[in-house]
Amino acid sequence: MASRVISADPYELEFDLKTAALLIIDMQRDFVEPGGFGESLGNDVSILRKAIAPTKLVLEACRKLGVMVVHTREGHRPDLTDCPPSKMARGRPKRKIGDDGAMGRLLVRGAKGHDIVPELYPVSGEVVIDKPGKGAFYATDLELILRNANIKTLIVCGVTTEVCVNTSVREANDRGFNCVVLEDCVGSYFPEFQSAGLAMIKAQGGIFGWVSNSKNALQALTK
Ligand code: C5J
Repeated sequence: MASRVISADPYELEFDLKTAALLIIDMQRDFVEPGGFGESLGNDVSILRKAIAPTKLVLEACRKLGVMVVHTREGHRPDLTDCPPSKMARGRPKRKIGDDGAMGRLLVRGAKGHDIVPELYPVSGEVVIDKPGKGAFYATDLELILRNANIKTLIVCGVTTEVCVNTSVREANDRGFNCVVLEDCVGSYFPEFQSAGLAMIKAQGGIFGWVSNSKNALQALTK
């Protein structure tokens, strides 16, 4: 018997606290703060910041309950040997991955911009996954860590909805994890991609997973 039920689309999802993990995708300064990689691609980063406050509430609840917390960071080694040249060139940005930005080298591990925003900063014992791609499972040990912890359900927050969140949810779904994405805890630079990204996940009876929100998550977690 599952100990928790979260109200969600397309229908409620049952889960257990012991086999659930909170997965926070790429809440890095480079995506949500001015001067970072997201802005270098021409995006208005302020729109993503709305996801920080509700994610913080869910994060705090998970911490209190001892639910596993996993943070991811998109980025590359300082020598960029793990960055495909195609990724670096894509979009013909005025500043590329590895170039100097206002918060250090863009999307490079160790730079200030690559790190997680202070509001959601990992605490001791939380897992931090450094990923070179959009998906959290690609070229990382995330699956091994989740399997070793007997995790079945992922409560998903982060940015951006249609890129790294969607890619990671699809990867997780193919590996047999149930994902519930909290719509106010994920963000896109493009409102139309926010709604399309969420609609794709829950379409066709939840083809990739479930969509809910922070209020429902908090109710389910702290019932
Ligand atoms: C992007 C991400 N959008 N974390 N990364 O390049 O979604």
